[in-house]
Amino acid sequence: SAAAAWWQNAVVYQIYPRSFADSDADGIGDLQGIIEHLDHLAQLGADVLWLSPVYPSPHADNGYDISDYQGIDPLFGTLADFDRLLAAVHERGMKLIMDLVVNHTSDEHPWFTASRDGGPTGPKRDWYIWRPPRPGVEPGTPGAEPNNWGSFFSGPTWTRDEASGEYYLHLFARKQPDLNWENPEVRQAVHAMMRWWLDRGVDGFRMDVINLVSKDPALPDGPVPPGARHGDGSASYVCGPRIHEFLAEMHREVFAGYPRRLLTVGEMPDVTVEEARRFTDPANRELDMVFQFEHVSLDSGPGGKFDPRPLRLTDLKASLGRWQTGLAGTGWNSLYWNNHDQARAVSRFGDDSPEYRTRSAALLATVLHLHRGTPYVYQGEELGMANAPFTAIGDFRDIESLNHYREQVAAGADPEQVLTALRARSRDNARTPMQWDATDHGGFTTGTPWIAVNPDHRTVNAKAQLADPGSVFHHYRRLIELRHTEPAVTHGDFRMLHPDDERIYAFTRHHAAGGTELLVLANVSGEPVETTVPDGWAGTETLLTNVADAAPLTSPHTLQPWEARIHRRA
Ligand code: ISL
Repeated sequence: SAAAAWWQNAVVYQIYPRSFADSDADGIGDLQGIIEHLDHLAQLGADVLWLSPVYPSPHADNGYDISDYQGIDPLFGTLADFDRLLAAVHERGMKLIMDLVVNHTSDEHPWFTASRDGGPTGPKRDWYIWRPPRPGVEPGTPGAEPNNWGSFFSGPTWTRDEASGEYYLHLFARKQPDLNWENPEVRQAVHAMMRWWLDRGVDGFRMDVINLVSKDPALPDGPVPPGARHGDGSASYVCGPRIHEFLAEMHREVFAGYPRRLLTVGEMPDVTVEEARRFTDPANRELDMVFQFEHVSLDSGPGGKFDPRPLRLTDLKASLGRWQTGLAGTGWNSLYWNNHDQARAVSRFGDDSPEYRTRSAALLATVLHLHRGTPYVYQGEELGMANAPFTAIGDFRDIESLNHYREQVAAGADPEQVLTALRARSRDNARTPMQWDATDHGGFTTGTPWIAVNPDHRTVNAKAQLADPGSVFHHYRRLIELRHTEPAVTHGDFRMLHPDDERIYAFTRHHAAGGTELLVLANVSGEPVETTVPDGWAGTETLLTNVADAAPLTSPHTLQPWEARIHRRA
């Protein structure tokens, strides 16, 4: 097998720049704010910073709608600020990866305006996906779209250009037209842009919805799920016909040209274990790892993410366990509970009440970080930041939430019920500003924040947690330190225990080469639970726990509410 890559025992910290730290009082985070807080990442022990998009953008989707791939939005700073940030990251021995958003651009990108304004025969027309209206339906009326697909952000995936009468495809918002990856000029332009950033010194890319870039050019109608307004086109674009070819080509044209080892991680909605193994098998030279979505979909009903239901621990273990087994030996997992698109883990999978907030946040971290793969920490997760107390629709900012609300209410839904779902699942839960201290606006800004700071910043903030050895922050720091010092965390084989237990999450990590084995035991409930302990583990060394008074391990053993512990034996 290939030599271990540096990112196998690394931990990645994600920054959503808009909500991290505002240095110029405009209420929006910026690059200088990040520079001023880099020591926070260093104190945590993070190895890599993943920066969500900072490129020029109309911000219809907070920067995931890019109008210039080779610049910095003035909201965030300048290219000179970016170079200073990159140097400051490297000075601390960390690496920096950029967000690569190339399934779509902004409709204000010059590529798109040229494609649109040049008309059907223009030289850049084929850089995007244009189609005439459906024959036999009055153009511009509902149903005249070239196919029946629904967008990720509500409504059809097609918008009509009045001048030519044709429609362009957008899997996301109408201000996010999809690039046509069938056109080799598009791919070459993307590769050139990637080389430009790598030549500037960045250490890799997180690739936005990269498994959606290859579409079946026939763009056939999709099945309409019961109760849905639009067809589901995913069979035509999730891991589409040429996706492996495109990623292997990108590897050849871009990554293979750099002697230093980069980090590439593909965000892949609906990817299967089998596909993920193929993407991440080093022999295929495609990607280092992927973000899969199975474990963050288990608590959704048939209506999708805004149809929340309780998570069954047995489902979570079956899913994560299958990914552990499925990528063992060949591929590599990305491990995450949180990012800028997900509700806060402590509120969603733990217990954010004052009694169990710290303990359940630390339990979730323990379980995740001890799986085999590279863990990702999303800003504020290391503080146990919780969902926001949104009251009215005016408190929300995210295009996905606002479109969903408008669509549902227009269709006759009860606004209060729609709000209840948004409170549980809106991406804005992840986007409230970082809580640095107990002062007004949490030390995020001295101006007016673009979205309200969670009022719990008076007690939950970085300053208080750095001073408290029992804090969520210090638990994350110890977990990261353990990964850096104990090879079994990175390399050990994973074996799930008690798969049918509704409250206990338990597994071992056996590292034959190091002669060590780890045992992780976690009580994912607010009640004490007695559990059996495998032979030979009673009395072994406790490496880390989230309770102050952890008793020596017995067999059987009673775990306190939300208790998690890691044991080691030789
Ligand atoms: O958040 C989601 C579920 O509600 C996903 O559908 C999400 O849109 C999907 O995971 C893709 O996310 C990425 O691409 C989007 C952008 O809005 C997200 O922020 C980004 O992470 C379009 O660029």
